[in-house]
Amino acid sequence: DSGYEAWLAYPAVPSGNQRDQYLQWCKYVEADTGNTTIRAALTEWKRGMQSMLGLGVLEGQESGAPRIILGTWNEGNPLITTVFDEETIRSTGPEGFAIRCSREHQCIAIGASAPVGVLYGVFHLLRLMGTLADLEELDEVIRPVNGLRMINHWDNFDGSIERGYAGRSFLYENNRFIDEPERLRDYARLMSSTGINGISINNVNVHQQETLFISKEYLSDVARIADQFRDYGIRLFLSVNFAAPMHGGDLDTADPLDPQVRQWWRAKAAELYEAIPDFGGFIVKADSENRPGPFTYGRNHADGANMLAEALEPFGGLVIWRCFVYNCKQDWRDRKTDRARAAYDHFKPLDGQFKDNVILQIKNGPMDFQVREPVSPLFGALEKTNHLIEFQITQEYTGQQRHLCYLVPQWKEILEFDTYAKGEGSPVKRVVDGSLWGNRCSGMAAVTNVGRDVNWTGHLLAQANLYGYGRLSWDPELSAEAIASEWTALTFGSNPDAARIVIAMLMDSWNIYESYTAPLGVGWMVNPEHHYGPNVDGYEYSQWGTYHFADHQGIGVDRTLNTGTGYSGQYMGLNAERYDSVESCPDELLLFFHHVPYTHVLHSGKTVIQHIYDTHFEGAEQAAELVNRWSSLKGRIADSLYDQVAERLKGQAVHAKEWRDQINTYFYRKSGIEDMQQRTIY
Ligand code: BDP
Repeated sequence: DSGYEAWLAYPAVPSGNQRDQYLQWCKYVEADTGNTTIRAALTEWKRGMQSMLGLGVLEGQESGAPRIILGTWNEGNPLITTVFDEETIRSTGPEGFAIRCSREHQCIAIGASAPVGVLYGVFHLLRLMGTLADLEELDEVIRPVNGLRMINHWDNFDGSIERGYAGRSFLYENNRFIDEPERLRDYARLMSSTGINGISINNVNVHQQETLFISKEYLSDVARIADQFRDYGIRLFLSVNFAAPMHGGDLDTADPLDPQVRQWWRAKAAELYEAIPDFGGFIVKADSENRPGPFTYGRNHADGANMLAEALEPFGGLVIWRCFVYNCKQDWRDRKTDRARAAYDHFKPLDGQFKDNVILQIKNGPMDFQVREPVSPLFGALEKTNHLIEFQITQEYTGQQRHLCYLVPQWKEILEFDTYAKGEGSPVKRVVDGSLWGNRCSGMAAVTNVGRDVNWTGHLLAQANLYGYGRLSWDPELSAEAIASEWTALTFGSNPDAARIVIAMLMDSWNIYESYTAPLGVGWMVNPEHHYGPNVDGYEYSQWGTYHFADHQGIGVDRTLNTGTGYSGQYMGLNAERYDSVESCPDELLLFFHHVPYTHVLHSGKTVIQHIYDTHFEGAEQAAELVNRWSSLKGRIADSLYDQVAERLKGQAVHAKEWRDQINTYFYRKSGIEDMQQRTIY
């Protein structure tokens, strides 16, 4: 047991009432197998039954015996439409499903409009059984809340992964596509089981080699991946280089208003759709961190995105255009170019100018996936433009999968954040699911954390982030704890005592990580480039726009309206005032918005400097405590899984001390202020 099966390990259901109930209903299955997705659902079902109940499921019906029935409304077993009423049938939507246990018909039925709904239904039923749910009262319609539920890979063709912490790519090696259909299918199964319906397979930084993905030479390889994904309801997307028309020497410009350039993309789209009829579309990082883009030609981002959108439109394709656009060669004297302001300043004025098949992809915060940032003020501000929220599952700034950091609580907090866009009660989750402004396309995207490591994510517990992201993108109402609890049961089996420990560790981990790393929302105290480990001034004297401004008197970035960069003014309603005033700004974001003396007293009653000392001592202690908490699981979960995590946690504990000592020492030396508790500072 290596962790490879992840949350589809289907641990045996322990004997007892629930097992008896499952055995009673699950011996037989009926499904119409004319469709590859339904076949995939059936295969999954059989696999689950074998593993959970030791059942070799029989297909077809033994007269009158209880059974599982799978099918779509229009094809297959007519019983499907008998078990559900018309209202239910109408309400499942394109990707949802209905599930019901009917004693009258002696079946548990899963019905949907499309085969993928049936597949989602099967995964749902397996999850219910994996968490020992009662099946006999089942009667519900389940639909995804978000239309797009995307995963972004940052894999490079050479096999490396930008910000990857779980080994090399399982898609490519040495500028070739890896031919491992089984692993790819297992990946598709894992993703689909959480509800993912779109995957972009290459890095947003598209280098020369990956530009070739859209050339005839490689299209058949890309199509092969798309074929695998298709069975699991996943559409394939590609990141493209904005200057691609110039790469093969075809053209000498990539100007989006140039007719030849437009024609080049139109022809390219036609080629792509010939190879992959359900191709999802393009992801574009333009004019950012030295990537090409429309600015080169004096055009704006609507010009750029619309040009690509026009090419994809006849085929139903989407352009996902990233808002991570900022000047990475900053001159701080021009405060108005504050990096935090950039996404809003670039895109807010363009609201309403994008074509209908363009979706803007906005990072959750204004900077870059720090352990703590405010929510991007663009959420709520774009009334007439489709958009997605972008999260980062890969733990670039949150411990690189060497530290435990369950990110679902962070994502939940962001999704619940009230933007005030339409007055009180306009949370990000309603912006993101498209309901607040009535967007046609919307949802979530996230940079994935998987690689070739046997357990996919390096740190076994980082699987919970991958699982959690998928589940949250399907249903943002799920609580972080409920997701942790599902994941734990599905991965380790049902053992309530063990589950309690794992869930609590997951739930505490984000706060622990935050405590011993960058304090009070200031961010960026990491080593440049690879971003692992403490380095308070690592980014302080560079051009990236990532400062903390610590001197001997104080620390923090003044982003207020009157004396700072004015960033606080990008928020709406109460948020603008709340952040702008040093009195009302929440402690955890204080240094993001304000420059204050070390002696400034927080709402918690502590001074900033004492807060820094205390949280760093506590955080390092809690990290050490994680090792003990985990050790109480020895013998209660499989050793092979236990050992993987024990190893990582030990490393985390050592490393948390390094963070503690570097941060505390730095601020002790800068400020000259003693720790009130007289603990050791080097
Ligand atoms: C930053 C990463 C960088 C990415 C960039 C992006 O450090 O590797 O290319 O974001 O999102 O977090 O484009």
